[in-house]
Amino acid sequence: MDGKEILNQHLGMIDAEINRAFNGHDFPKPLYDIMKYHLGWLDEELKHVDQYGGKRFRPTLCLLTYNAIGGVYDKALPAAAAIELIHNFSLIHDDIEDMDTERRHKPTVWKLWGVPHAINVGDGMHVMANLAALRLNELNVTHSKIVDVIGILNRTVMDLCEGQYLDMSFEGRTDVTTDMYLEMISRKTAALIEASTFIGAVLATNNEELAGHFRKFGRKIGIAFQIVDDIIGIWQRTEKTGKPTASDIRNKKKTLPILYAFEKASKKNRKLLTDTYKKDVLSDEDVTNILNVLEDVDAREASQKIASKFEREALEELNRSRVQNEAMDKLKALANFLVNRTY
Ligand code: GRG
Repeated sequence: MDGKEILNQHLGMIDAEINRAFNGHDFPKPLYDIMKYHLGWLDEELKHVDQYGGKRFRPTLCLLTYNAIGGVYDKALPAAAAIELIHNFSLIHDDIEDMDTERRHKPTVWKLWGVPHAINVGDGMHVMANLAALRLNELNVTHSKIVDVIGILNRTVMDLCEGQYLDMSFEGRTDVTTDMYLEMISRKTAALIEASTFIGAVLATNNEELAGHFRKFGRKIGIAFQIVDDIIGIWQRTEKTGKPTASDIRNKKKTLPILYAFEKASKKNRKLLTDTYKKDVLSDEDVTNILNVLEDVDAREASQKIASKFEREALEELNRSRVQNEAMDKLKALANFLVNRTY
């Protein structure tokens, strides 16, 4: 079974559980409907629609980890729903902070309903995540485990804030190193992926060493995932021209390939990069020049190599757990999908 099929297999049960979290929350209706718009269940007019709402890979990792250790799914579902709600609340806020007008090929929440509503909708979704996790109580999960899960979720949101702070503080700086970048993405992106596998493991076992392997697997695959995202952000080709979209270059994002180029470029090219990144708006010529510098230092191959190293280490952690079953095979296939995806 390939990664996409594995995601499709879990999507229905994840969305049903997220939907369950909305039970009893229906006034004022538009507040919850805007959340449902963001999740892909309603259209811009807040009418029912079935459209792409994201990959849902974090909750799938949580369920598969629980499944690999515990043999069944049932008791991880509320936590999996909580993780996806946290991911989506952070995206709503991220879109406001970046003033991004599109996500998942449709207008962002702030673009349609304005920034004040978007902040409120995002905050509401954050609270919904904790409420969703509390349904673990109905499934007779011990209170001590529920406290563990809520603790991991909330510490992870703090990691997201720290990562986001670091990311924003890198803007306008030209002295950011690849090590500083890895520290930043560990928090901004990998922390929630780590939480996904860790929570699945914590719910399934009291064996801390075993849970530790799944936790580290999540962290490492999370770092690889973000690096692949960086590669896509520069070299994904447009359908029309077949040329790299270079969207992260146009937005002057300090992603791994760019930082690598700052470190490895010749003196002349480093000056070109520094001067170009000082500009407010980049022209097409600036973008082409930067793409040429990236090619000159093999930034794409170097970034891919770093992602592959983290993927390898992630899989080693899974092997160290010594668990072998169908769910483990699916976890490995999903990891492979995450680092070889093109979207
Ligand atoms: C405001 C309290 C507070 C916290 C939020 C905005 C923020 C702090 C953190 C941002 C974290 C962020 C948006 C990280 C980006 C991670 C990333 C690559 C997201 C894309 O994930 P996919 O590919 O998206 O899983 P889909 O669309 O598939 O769900």
